[in-house]
Formats: sequence, C-alpha cells, structure tokens
Amino acid sequence: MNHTGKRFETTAIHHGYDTKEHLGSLAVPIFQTSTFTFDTAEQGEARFAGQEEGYIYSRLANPTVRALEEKIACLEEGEAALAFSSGMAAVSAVLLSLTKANDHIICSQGVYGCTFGLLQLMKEKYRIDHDFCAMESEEQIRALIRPETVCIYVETPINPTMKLIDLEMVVKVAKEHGIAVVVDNTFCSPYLQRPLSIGCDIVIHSATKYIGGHGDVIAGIAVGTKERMAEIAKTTQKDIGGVLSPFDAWLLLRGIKTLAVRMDRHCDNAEKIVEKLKKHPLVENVYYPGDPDHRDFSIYRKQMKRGGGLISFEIKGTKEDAQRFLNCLQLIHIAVSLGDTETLIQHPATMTHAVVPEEARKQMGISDSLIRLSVGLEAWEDIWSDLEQALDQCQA
Ligand code: LCS
Repeated sequence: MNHTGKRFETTAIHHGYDTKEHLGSLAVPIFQTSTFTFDTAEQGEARFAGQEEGYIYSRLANPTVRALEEKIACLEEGEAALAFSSGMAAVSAVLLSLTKANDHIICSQGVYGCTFGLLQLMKEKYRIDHDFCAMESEEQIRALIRPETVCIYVETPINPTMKLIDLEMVVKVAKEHGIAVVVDNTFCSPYLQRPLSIGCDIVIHSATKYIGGHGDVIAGIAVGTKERMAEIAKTTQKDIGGVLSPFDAWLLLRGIKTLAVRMDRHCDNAEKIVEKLKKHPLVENVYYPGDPDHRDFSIYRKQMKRGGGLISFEIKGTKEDAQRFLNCLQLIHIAVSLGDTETLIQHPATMTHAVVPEEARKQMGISDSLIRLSVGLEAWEDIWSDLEQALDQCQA
C-alpha cells in the first residue's frame, strides 16, 4: 500500500491521470509538442520566473512525461520522479548532480558496463574519484569512507552476476556519515523491490527494461525527494538535456499498466528454468536470487518480493563453448537488454561488460563462460526445450 491507500496493481493503472481533464480519454494523450504558447509576454515572464504554474518548453516539462513521473514516483514510494532519454542519462544526471571535483563515490563491486565507464570518465576528466566495494559487511564500507565521500552507488541484483547487496546495512552506514545512497533498481522494477522504503535516497531505473517491458523504447527514471529531484531537474537534467520524448513516455505509461502481471509471469517462468538448469550436467553454477541455494538468499528474503526474470549461469567450458551454446538456440534471441516479452540471452564478458577490463571483470565475478538469460513471457516449457536442445548439442 502506498500513500494513495491503493495497492501496487491499482496504482500502476490509475495513478497520476484524470480522464475528466482530457475529454474522457482513457489513455493519457501524447502531447507531441516542443513548446507551449503564452497568452502574453507578461505571462511568459511569470512562467520563467516561477511565479505562475504552467508549461514552457518540453525539455523543462511536458504533460505526458509528467503523468509518467507521477506514476513512477508513487510506485517507488518516493516524492518525485524525473524521466530521461535513457537509463544512462538518468545515471549520469544523478551522479553529476551529487558530486563535484575531488568528491568520492563508493560503488558496488559490479555494475552495468556503461556505469563502470561513466565512473572512469568522471575520475579521469573531472577528478571525481571512486572505489569499488563488495559491501558484504559494514566494515568493508566503513574502510573506504573518506571525508570527501558523498555517495554510495549500489546495483542490486548486480548486472550480470546476480549478487545482492543488503540495502538496510548500506543505509545504516551511510546515515552515520551523511552520505547519499543511490540504488539502480532496474533488475527488480518497483514491483519487486522498493529501496526508498528502506531509507535509500535515490532510485534509478533503466526504464528500457521491465518498466517499458516490450523492447521498443530506451528510457531512464530517477526517483527521490522533491528537493533532490528539483535540483536535478534545474541542473543536470535541464542543462545537459537528456529528457524523455512524449511518445516514449506514453509507451512507458502503457507498459506500466501490466507491470505487476508481467513481473509475476517473468518470476514464474524463471523459477521453472532455474530448476531445470540446475539439473543439467553441462551447467556449472546457476545464479538466481530467489533460489534457496543462492549465496545471498538471506538478503533476498529481506528486501525482494520475488526473484525476478534474470538468471545467470556458467556452462562447463570456455568462452568458445559459451558462444557455441548461444549459436545453437533457435527460439531465444541473442541480444543485450532485458525485461522484454521475448527471452533474450547474452554473453556479458564480450557484450554488456566488454568495456570492463579483464581483471576488473574477474573481480566482479564475470567469467568467460558466464551467460545471462532474461526470461521472457513465452510458455516456460518452450523456453526450456530451446535451452535444453542447445545444451544437449554442445554436450554431444
Ligand atoms: N542500469 C542497469 C542495471 C542496466 O542494466 C542498464 C542497461 C542501464 C542502467 C542503462 O540503461 P539504458 O541507458 O540502456 O536504458 N543494461 C543493459 C544490459 O544489460 N544489456 O543492454 C543494456
């Protein structure tokens, strides 16, 4: 139950939009406009001065995008949200807003490859330093805190290793030092995990994934307090300019209506596939947070509703064996991205995390035989029979 007094599924469908304000249109209209006219020059002056409410220009705000932001803020149990043209636009706007030269970030030992790349860039070009931390204990985090540490950045589950970070523990340490906790919640969506309710400060999503859910949009979201979001909106969002288009906001609004139903089905399917993978002789390790054998299962029980739709596993053999396995698949597409209706499979060491140097990749736990599977919404039996025939071919 969120602040509206309604449950998640109901909020996902109804919140943030009143049909009566739009001629009864059931779907949110797409305000496909770059700018908004003023009645008078004085009105334009008042809007720019912030003395009068109203739209000005779609890089600053747009009604379709606003409807999306309202809905996501409510689903994440935050005060306000901002929509971006990609997940990376959201990550960069948040991190650049929180930091200045000589500041320091502590980051989970394992993040999406481009987030890793952004941290490198911030260090090399802007002198914003970072350390990676396994975050398995309070002591590990405390040992890295410096007077200049302003932010702890966490992905959980971590892409693609599926390791989990205990958010309650991170928040406890961060609060002692007045450090902001930023969580990339992409793998869970707000349906499975709500970091703000645990005390984290900002949640980020690549909305390209489960929030959109249909593989047809690139988008990002940040959620937090009104004050923090207003600061980002008027600086790193407005002036760097990675805003979401009205049509893409509409696609996300459409996707969110079925988020809860889709997530449950992704989880149902993933649970079945995990069971089968664990029994196959060619599969060495299976990483799925909802699996009682997962090393972080106790963290899973604390902070996640279900295990999600992503599974990682290692097959016995080399990089070439992993690639041969992928090439034998017939139904499942070889593609990066995740959270779509279609089951997608990729090889992190040569794809999503190819930009991460080999040594850092190994430290994150990304071996050359690691494979990441985004379980889609097809019948799980068909997903499994494709995986099984490909594994069997590789074994032969
Ligand atoms: N955060 C996480 C955890 C991600 O997985 C991604 C993209 C991003 C942020 C960036 O979002 P984007 O700008 O692409 O919307 N992850 C991808 C992946 O694993 N495969 O392809 C993209």
